[in-house]
Amino acid sequence: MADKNYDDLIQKLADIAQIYIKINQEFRARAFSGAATAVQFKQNAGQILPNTEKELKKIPGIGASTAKAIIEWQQSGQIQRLLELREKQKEEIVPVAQPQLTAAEIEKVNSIALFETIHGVGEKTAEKWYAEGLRTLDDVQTYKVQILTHAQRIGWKWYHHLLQRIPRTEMDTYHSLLGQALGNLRWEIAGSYRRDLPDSGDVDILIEAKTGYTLDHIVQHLIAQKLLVDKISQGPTKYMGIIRLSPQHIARRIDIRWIPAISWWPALLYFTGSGDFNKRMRAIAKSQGYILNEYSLSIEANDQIIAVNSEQDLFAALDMDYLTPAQRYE
Ligand code: DCT
Ligand code: MG
Repeated sequence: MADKNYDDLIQKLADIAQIYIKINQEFRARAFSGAATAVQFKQNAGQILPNTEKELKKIPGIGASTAKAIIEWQQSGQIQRLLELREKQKEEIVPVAQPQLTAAEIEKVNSIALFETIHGVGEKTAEKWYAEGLRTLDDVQTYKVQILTHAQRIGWKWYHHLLQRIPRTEMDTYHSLLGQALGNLRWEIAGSYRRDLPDSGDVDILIEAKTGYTLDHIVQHLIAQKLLVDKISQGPTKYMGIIRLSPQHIARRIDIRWIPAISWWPALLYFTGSGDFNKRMRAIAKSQGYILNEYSLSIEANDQIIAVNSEQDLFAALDMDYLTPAQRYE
């Protein structure tokens, strides 16, 4: 049987978080505490952690530095950072007024990291809840009527669903269902799915705006098909909600964007990502006097828009070799 016991890893991540609290590195403490929570979730669900940094980073609560630490633990049973932090603590001359690690401080970091696992809850909200006295998910349940915005209410309602990533086979099913629903409109599932990743955090759909149709037509159609089961928000160009294949399936986050024809290629490029790749390409554009965003590629000096007919055109305009979506990881 595969070894699914992560107690030692969870303890080590929590230990790192505690040391960071002591030395007033709250941001780092939060990262490690969040990772400990994420691993605990995986363990509770009987799931095995992936063994690459890339896959680990897809787990909500795990970032670049914590993914590295987890890999180290998987390979050696140790985390160098913890050993070093412990050494450093030993070496330090104990000052007269050494910051004391209080139970409340540990609780603060842990609670905030926990609250941020709820879809729609960011750092500001999590800190506010903590300041208002909330500590656990049970507290969220107790006070939900008073504290949750509409978007957070949906995140809370589907809490255990939205923690899970979507396997590619299920994404393929959305792909074929949407193909049937969207008929002859131009559309794509962008994001990690288009980058050929084995799983996705959400369903990112782009549809080209066509005269005679509105985004709401599409949304109503998908609601009638019982695919869209909850709405987070809807405007003329962006729908955010929950999609579910059936009441037996896990509910998933979906974003649908209604894209004017002129922005199709820049939007497809942008929403395909990855986020890191977008940053890099935007910087390259900027260094050449262009502005690249989800709407267009334009000349910074005079706002003139460069006409393009493909993603290849966008790469070529910036003198970049074309990269397929799967190659756009950084
Ligand atoms: N994006 C970006 N910068 C961000 C967030 C998003 O450029 N800060 C772009 C790139 C990816 C696209 O939007 C969709 O965003 P996500 O769904 O968050 O990313 P993803 O790559 O699809 O990853 P996931 O599998 O987690 O959904
Ligand atoms: Mg996505």
